[in-house]
Amino acid sequence: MNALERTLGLIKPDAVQAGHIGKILDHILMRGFRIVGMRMLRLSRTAAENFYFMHRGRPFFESLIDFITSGPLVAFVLEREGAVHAYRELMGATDPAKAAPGTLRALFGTNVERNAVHGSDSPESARREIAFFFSEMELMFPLVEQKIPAEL
Ligand code: DAT
Ligand code: MG
Repeated sequence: MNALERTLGLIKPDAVQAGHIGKILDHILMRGFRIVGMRMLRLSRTAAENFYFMHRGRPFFESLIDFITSGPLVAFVLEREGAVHAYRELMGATDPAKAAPGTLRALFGTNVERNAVHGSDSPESARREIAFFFSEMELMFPLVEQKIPAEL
């Protein structure tokens, strides 16, 4: 049985620019993820270099930093049973051309750099990346515990 987990997701500047925020969030919600925090922001170069520190020195690093800082992105924390793996599955492969049909990158990505979405690759990465974008205070208690009021 999968434990309840949280993962960090991004809608990258290409997908924001293309007007795909709503459709991407719909796919995520329909797969049973709960959004426990969300914000729109534009990363500084320093922040982007810190977020992607593990790719420093790779040939695509400078281009990746240019792209991820090119406009606003949407950052969110998702909660679900097995959220880290389940969200990676929903995203599809890094290269949209190799992503399975129906995945977010197959649907909304353009190429290996402009690939529409990010998702943490392990529970350890998720903890680091969630803390990068959100303070504990900003994250709601699990929505699974919440009830919609019968009357307002
Ligand atoms: P993922 O985003 O699937 O976790 P990653 O962590 O290997 O992939 O790389 C982070 C981002 O860097 C990826 O979303 C897009 C970019 N990237 C990776 N490999 C690349 C390549 N060969 N050429 C251009 N950009 C690349
Ligand atoms: Mg990665």
